[in-house]
Amino acid sequence: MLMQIQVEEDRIGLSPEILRRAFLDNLFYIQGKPLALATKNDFYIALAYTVRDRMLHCWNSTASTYTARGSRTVCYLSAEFLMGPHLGNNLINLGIYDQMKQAIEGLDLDFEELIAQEEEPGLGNGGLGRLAACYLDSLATLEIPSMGYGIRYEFGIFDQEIRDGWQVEITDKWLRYGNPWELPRPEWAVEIKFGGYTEPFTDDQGRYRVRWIPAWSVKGVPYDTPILGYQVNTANTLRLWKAEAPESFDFEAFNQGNYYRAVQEKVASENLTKVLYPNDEKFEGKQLRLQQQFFFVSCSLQDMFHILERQQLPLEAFPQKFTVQLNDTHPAIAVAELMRLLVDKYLVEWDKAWDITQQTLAYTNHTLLPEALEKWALDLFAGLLPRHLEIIYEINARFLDRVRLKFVGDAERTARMSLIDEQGARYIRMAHLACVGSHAINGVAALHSELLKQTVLKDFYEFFPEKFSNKTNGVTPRRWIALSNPSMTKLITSKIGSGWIKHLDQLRQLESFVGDIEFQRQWRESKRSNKQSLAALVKNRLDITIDPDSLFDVQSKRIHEYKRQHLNALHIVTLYDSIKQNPTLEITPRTFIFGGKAAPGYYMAKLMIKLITAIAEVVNGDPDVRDRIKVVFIPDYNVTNSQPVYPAADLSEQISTAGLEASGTGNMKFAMNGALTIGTLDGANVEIREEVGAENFFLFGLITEEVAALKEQGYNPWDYYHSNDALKAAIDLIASGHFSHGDRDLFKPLVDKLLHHDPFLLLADYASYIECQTKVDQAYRDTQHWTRMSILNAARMGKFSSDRSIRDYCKEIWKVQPIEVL
Ligand code: B1H
Repeated sequence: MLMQIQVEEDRIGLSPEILRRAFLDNLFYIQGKPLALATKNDFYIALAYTVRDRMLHCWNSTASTYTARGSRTVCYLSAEFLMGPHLGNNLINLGIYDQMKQAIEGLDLDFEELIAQEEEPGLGNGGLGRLAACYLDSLATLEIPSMGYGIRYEFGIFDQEIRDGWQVEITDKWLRYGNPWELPRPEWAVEIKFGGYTEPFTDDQGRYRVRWIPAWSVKGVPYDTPILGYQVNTANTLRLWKAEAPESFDFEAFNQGNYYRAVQEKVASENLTKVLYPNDEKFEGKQLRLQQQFFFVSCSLQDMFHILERQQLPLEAFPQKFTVQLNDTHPAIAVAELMRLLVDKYLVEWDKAWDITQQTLAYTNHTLLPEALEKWALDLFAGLLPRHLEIIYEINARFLDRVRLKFVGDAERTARMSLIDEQGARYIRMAHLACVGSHAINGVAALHSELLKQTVLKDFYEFFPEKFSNKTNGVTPRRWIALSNPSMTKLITSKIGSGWIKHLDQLRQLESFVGDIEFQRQWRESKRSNKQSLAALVKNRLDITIDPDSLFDVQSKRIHEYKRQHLNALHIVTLYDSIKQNPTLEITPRTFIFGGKAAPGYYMAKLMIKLITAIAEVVNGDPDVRDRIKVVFIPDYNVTNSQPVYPAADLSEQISTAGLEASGTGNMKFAMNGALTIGTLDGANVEIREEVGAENFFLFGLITEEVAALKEQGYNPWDYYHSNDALKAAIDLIASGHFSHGDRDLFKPLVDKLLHHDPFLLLADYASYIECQTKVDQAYRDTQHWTRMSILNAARMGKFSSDRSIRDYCKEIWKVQPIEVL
């Protein structure tokens, strides 16, 4: 009989007194420090363990419940999980934020300062990785049995410093002071093989089979982090794999006396999960990246087979037990690896294995940008995964037979749909592999899902239309409102109770207060205090004074030409130029705030950062401007640094070229926090505008069809430059060296690209953008009306809770039900 473990109240109690006692106990017994000697980090670690203790009960109960119920499980496979700091979020989800604050402040410690000690796990680039994190929060909150599977990068996304206005990349040593949130599970390590060759053979039952003789292997060790839902007992798991040297290899080298080879082997193995590739939406066919992808996919699938075994379920039950979501094509090798495991290891016959694979997998596409589409050079792929290549050939042969049968004589279509690109050098098309191997394919916003069907996946849509659907992205209101914006949270809760944190649609109840003068005043006061806090941070970090009464106009996201931060810059230069022409010009005072990282190898994006900081230097230092405009570039934009930004924004810049931003999620975070959007009809902007009402949204720019038509007819940016004086003046001012100490060469590549190619149609959209910004300017002066619009934006954002997205996935793709943990 199993003995029930009796737990001390100090490990579970939630009152401030008990929390304080537990905190001191952890400080003493884990960090080994008395109060007087403890550093800030010691305090942070003790605090983290105090919170973790209270989560472990949920975690263990959840595991027991799932095991007892043999639950169907969602496995979310993602190369990125941009979790952000855990401590604050876990306090919110446990519902003990205020108690803990009291406990800590009772010791004369600064609670917020301790929370700020956490080095965030930056294991993602941007929207795609953060979406995975929001989805884990919603899955746990909705009590859905689920597991996040990914890579435990030793170095996450680089830290950004700005030196002389340029981005400088610093390695992100996030594990430096330890990670109290993870538990290594070496007992569940798995082996991952690479390279070598294959050979056919006949087994004892006379069956034709293939044997893979790999050249080398690594060990995958899981590190588990509990993911607690909001005010539920459910704590799911994020399982991240770290690569280590396989024991057997070490041992062999040791026996030969080759100690150095063993050490080298170890170093080489650990390189596999050393660093996150920092390219957002740009495919780079690097061998190590393919190793990473296969590594985490194989680890995760093998883990699922172990779970199946432990629960004594037959192989055929795999698709009932697990539903596996592929977060973009980064884990698409799962199609071939699941087939290999079933056919080669578990001896399932091909057709049966193919059924299982298709029933299990589903694929989300996150981008239409051609440069992001993953295609692996065939020889590189063959060198690393020879058996998988054979399997892909077999899948392809069978698939193309079906295509030929359905579209008789259409050889071009067959070539277009092939899993192998054979125009010149040969490549494996990972999106095609994902489409063929999955039962469901989705885009991440309504417009994006439509465009997928009309463009990159058109042939696949025509072949199996029933696989396609849309799942509009969402973000978690726990982190992006309750944690980031306590003043607005308090105000909303005082009016409509706290149910909205779990049921964001309830924010609609705020609409009945929209005309209430006192509520409007409180709303403004909350926004004003958030702006004040951001201003203090900016003063502190950058020594720039910004006025909380000016309009905070924010564009924060990865730096990319298609996102058009340089269009925003052109607006600033235009305003600056008109002030210089007319020094008494009356405009609404504005603070332009930027944040975002550029991929280290993306020269143009880095030059865009330099342009913004160069404009900032001139504008902020020009006495003629008299503080009517200020420009700030916040360095190192990450989850931690973004949290004070969304609540402080008045205006959210969502200005991508129509048709290019798959969804966007920052757009949702801003609007939820009462910012108005200036945006194109792109990604989820379309749906945000539908929800908040066209009258509460600043729309400008060409629509997708117009973009396509203009490009079709032959776009000439030069025409726009010559026919718009303000545009010409702005571009000329940049080209003249005005923002570069007279250097006319510095921004030449950027200016030339705009004038001669302008692939993202900045010049075509400039006039419409400037006109729209003038409307913003006027609207902000009508304080009461602006407040109304701000309230209505927040009140109507229910649709964009990731809880809604996850419910849609559960119902329409995963077919999975909640299981309550008692
Ligand atoms: C998005 C990526 C992405 N789409 C490749 N694609 C990467 C592609 O390291 N890589 O190789 C990394 C990231 N990221 C973003 O996904 C879209 O641009 C956003 O519009 C969308 O909101 C987000 C989440 O769906």
